[in-house]
Amino acid sequence: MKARIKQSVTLLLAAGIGFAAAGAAYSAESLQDVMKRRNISQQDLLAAAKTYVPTGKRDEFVVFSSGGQSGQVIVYGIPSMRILKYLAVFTPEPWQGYGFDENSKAVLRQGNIDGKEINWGDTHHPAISETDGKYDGQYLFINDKANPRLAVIDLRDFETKQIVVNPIFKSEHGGAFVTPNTDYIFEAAQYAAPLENKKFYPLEEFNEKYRGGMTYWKFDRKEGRIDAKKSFSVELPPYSQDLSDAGKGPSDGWSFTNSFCSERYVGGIEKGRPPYEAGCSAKDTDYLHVINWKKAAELVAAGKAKKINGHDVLMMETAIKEGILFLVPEPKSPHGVDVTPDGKFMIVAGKLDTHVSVYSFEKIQAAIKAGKFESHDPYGIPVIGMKDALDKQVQLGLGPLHTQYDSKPCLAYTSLYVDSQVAKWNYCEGKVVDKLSVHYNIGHLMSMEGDSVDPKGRYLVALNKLAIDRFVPVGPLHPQNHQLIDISNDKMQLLYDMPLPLGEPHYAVAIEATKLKPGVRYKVGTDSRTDKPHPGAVRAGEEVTTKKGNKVEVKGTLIRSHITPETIEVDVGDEVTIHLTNLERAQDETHGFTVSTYNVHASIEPGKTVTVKFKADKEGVYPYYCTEFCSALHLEMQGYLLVKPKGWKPTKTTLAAGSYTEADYKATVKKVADTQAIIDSVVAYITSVNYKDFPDVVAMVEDAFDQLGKTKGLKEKHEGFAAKKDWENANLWAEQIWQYQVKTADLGLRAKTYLEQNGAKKVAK
Ligand code: RUQ
Ligand code: CUA
Repeated sequence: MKARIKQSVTLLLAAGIGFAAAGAAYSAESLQDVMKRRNISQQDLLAAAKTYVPTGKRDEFVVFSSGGQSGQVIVYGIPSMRILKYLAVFTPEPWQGYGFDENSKAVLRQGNIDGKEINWGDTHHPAISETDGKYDGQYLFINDKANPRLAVIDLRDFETKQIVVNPIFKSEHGGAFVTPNTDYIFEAAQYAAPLENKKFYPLEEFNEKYRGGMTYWKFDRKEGRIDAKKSFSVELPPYSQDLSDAGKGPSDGWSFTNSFCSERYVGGIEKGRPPYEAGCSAKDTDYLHVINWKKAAELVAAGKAKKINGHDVLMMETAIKEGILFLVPEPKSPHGVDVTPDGKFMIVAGKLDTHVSVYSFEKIQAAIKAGKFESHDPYGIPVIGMKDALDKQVQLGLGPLHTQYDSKPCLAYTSLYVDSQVAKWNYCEGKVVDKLSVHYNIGHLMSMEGDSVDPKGRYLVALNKLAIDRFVPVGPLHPQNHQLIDISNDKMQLLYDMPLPLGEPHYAVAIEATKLKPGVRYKVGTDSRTDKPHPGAVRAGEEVTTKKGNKVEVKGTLIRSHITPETIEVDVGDEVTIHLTNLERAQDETHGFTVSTYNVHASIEPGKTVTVKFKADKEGVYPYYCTEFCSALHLEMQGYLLVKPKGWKPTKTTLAAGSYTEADYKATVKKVADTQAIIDSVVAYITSVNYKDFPDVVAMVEDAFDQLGKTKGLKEKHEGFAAKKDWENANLWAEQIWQYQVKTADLGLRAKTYLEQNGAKKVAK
């Protein structure tokens, strides 16, 4: 028996199933030796201990970072700074099949503008959905600055579900920001332009015809999608609206938006005019826009909006008359505006000022109620005096940009771009408490859940714009540098430098890892992009290929280690649509699919159904295969697309076959019996311990039996062929049983290892 198990274990090993090597590889080097050899200080060692996540352990927080010009989102863990995933959003991404299969293409193409395919994005500000102002881990939103769009990502599967195009802007920067219950996601225009689509006005008419604005996208939480019809915008002057934030607590219902270039300067360096940068920072102040969005939504519902490009826009005139739009001067060229967790203050940082300005929501409201305005801007918007709105100003250093909050009351962190520092300061007392130098030119910074009503403290990340000499050089284009900082003590400690090589991340948000509850599989036959049953889905045994005219439609399935069907025959010029359902239930058993030279690719996770489509416009023979190394016989997960020339007639009608003997058949049957013995021994172990206390193991065991269940009927089948002395069919069907056994054993061994490593205990039988 022992020897048989050993032999089968060898077989399984040969089939590529790995066991964790019980290595006895310890080195003679001591900690001191290593510190000396690697020139590591005590301080380094402390930092390492704070960031190192031992093998098998997980991170405490998950970061969603904008991917800048990559048009994607980067997901990584804190404190390890290990990258976990890139999320395809505005850009085709082949690994996930994004833009290479029909279902994801449908999402990507929602981002077409004026009928044009746009295949890149400049992602800036991610936002996690909130409930009562706290991150709830359900959805992620991110904007595209270059082509004004917003995307919805569902955190149940980390897939992009929707892209909406802003109907009236030509760019947008100050987004995405969510209201405390994610009723709205909003974005501010950046560079002013005419609101009507394809309307031309010369720059000489900038003040009259160019406009900025704020768009409030209505989020339908039940559908998990933005409802464009219930969304609206507020028209604003051409002041280059910038970063924004939503009020919370006492200021809930209001939004705050910075601006720069309220000079409304129009450059023209090529005509001898001073450039934008001079003209846009000439005045001492710009404006904070203060908008009552709740009231604006009511006005829109009451029919007070004007339709522009089919979209509801509350015009400035109405907004002023109804008393929902105000301006407050702020020191010139401000950048970030960040509402404090208690919702009482808005902290504005001015790029060209050494101060941060703390505005009081209470004071602003008092001025509004009293009708106390110092003036009106050229468009008639009431301007509240700076001193009537300001709580205090605090000198922090050069180039303050963005502010985040700590779990401890009154503590804030502000990035200082020019100084390349982080200032930790107290906004209640108005004093700096610590400063930390970071590497070159910090833009945004991010603390854990640090823009919610319930910041978690602990860590801060400096999103540095330059890496310069920090890493091993990789050519003139450098990665970006995210630096992890420990903020759990009075003094900040720099822990780690992480190169980010995928575009320029602007902002990032971090959530407690335990709040994320992504699924591991879909309900069989799901179109993950619509969350609905996929019409092309089939179950095992229902696979079918049909042809109507020149349209060939394949409904197929994938399971370790075969694709059904294994041949697809079409005539040259046919339009081929292939729907594939992954029948796996096992965690992480994704199959990929591609057809040689037809530029299609799909990633099909357990339960998902995906469609690829192409015109078979070249005659010939095109292998298709599974692109994920899914099992020992992954390479055999293959098939042929046969594109037949016009008028082609077969001359040979039988396939070449292997010649198997009775001895081959008997050897296979023995192999099946041996493997079953292994499975039985693994099952005996698993059921001898408290495996039911481990949900991951319960799922694996379920999946294992699911695989084993597929052998049903196959024994009768191979024995039937054997009785007829058809050794080929007898041997191959017996072999197929073994294929399922291998997968069962693989899962069983994974479960066993997990139980052994996680302290499973014997249970009384
Ligand atoms: S911003 S440039 Cu968030 Cu500082 Cu985009
Ligand atoms: Cu499925 Cu490789």
